[in-house]
Formats: sequence, structure tokens, C-alpha cells
Amino acid sequence: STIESAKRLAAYTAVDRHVKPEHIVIGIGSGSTVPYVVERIVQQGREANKDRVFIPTGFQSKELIVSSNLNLGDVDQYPTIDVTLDGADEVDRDLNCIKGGGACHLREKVLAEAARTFILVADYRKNVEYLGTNFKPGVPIEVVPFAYAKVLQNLHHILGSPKATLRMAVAKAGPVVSDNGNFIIDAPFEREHMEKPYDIMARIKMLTGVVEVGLFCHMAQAAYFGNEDGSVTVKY
Ligand code: DER
Repeated sequence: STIESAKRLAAYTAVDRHVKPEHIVIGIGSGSTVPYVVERIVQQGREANKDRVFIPTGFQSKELIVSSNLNLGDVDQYPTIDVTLDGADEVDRDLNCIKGGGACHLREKVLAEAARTFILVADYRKNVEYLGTNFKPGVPIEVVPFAYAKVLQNLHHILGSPKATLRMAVAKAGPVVSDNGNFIIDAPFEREHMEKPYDIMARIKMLTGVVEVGLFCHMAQAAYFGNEDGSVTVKY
């Protein structure tokens, strides 16, 4: 499909530019675009990959590394990462992004912060002027189960997200449970809030019980978007 080829185009371009022979420790994100990142890295060949270690951002990411026969590393052993490549739900003009559509944003943010270079790859739907343009579920927030109801109250009545909801599972009764054993709240905000993502991220993060917020502000060095016409847009 056009969207799949756009994802592949973004991923291939990013890998060709940012995964160099001297890069040994590589962070692998989560979602449906990152498999194309791994596909392109595998194409660099066994020789290029034999001394590399690949750090996952969750169960799906780990399975992708293992099934691609790449060396699996642990962030405990490699707390500094050469380059992390990851997808995003949306990326605004200042490279701030919404992440967490796949409920993986806690480990993703750890590996983004641990990386010397953090690169985003996405299809054209994610390339927006301000956050919330296309991605409507809102800001993903990982919370400890003990605190979810209290955090929902805070979002509804204090932080200006009256429509915030606990993310319910589809193929399981009850809420989605993250790789860390926590719940996810999706909190939509008005444009005025989403145009200052750092401010709203900081306010959400201060709520007791919040583990991590799916707003990555001033973290990425570049974002690659595959377009419908087969071109690539790069934001720096
Ligand atoms: O959950 C995440 O942050 C993932 O990176 C996800 O948002 C990326 O989505 P994708 O399937 O469109 O690549």
C-alpha cells in the first residue's frame, strides 16, 4: 500500500544516512514502521552487523531483533546508545512528537534519551504543523494501576482533558497492560495546549502516579517522512 511504501521509504533513507559502520549499539523502537528500519539494517550484511548489539524498546521490538537474527543487547549493559531509530504517532514543526500509540513510550523514551542520535521515521500522515492534527486519541500516559483513577480525575478537572480515558484492550478483557505492568491513559487536549507540548508534558508528568508521558519534546535530531508521491521529507 502507499502507506507501507511510505514507511519503508522513510526507514530506508534514515538507516542509509544514520546507521554507519562505526555505530555499534543501536536502539530499536516499536510500531509498524520500525520493521523496515531493521530490514534495511539487515541488508547492510552479516559482516556489518556481527559486532553490533541491538537494544529493544519492548516485547515487539525484542521479537523483531531476535527474528531478524541480530544480536540482542540490554540497556543495563549498554546505557549509552550510538543511535536510536523509532516511529511516531505525529511530529510537529519543531520535531516534538506524540508517541505511545503502541503503549511502548516509557522504554522508547529511555532509549531516546540514552542515544547520542535519536531519529524518527514515519509515513506522511504523521507530518503535521502542530500535535493533535491527525492523531486524535490524545496524549498516551503510562500510569501505575494504583493511581489511574486519581490521574483521570486530575486530567478531567485540573489539566483540561475532560475526555481522557483508560485504554481498554481489544483481545483481552480489561485495560491494556504495558510491558512494565502499567496502564495507559489517552488524554486529548485542545490545540492551545498541544502547541506548547513541553508545558503540558511537564504538568502531566508531575501528577503522582504518572510513569511517563508520550510527548517527546526537543529529543529527535531528525525526522524522515515517506510521501505518497515516493519522495521523502526530512525535518531537522
Ligand atoms: O507507540 C509508539 O510510540 C510507536 O513508535 C508508534 O507510535 C509508531 O507507530 P507506527 O506503527 O505508525 O510506526
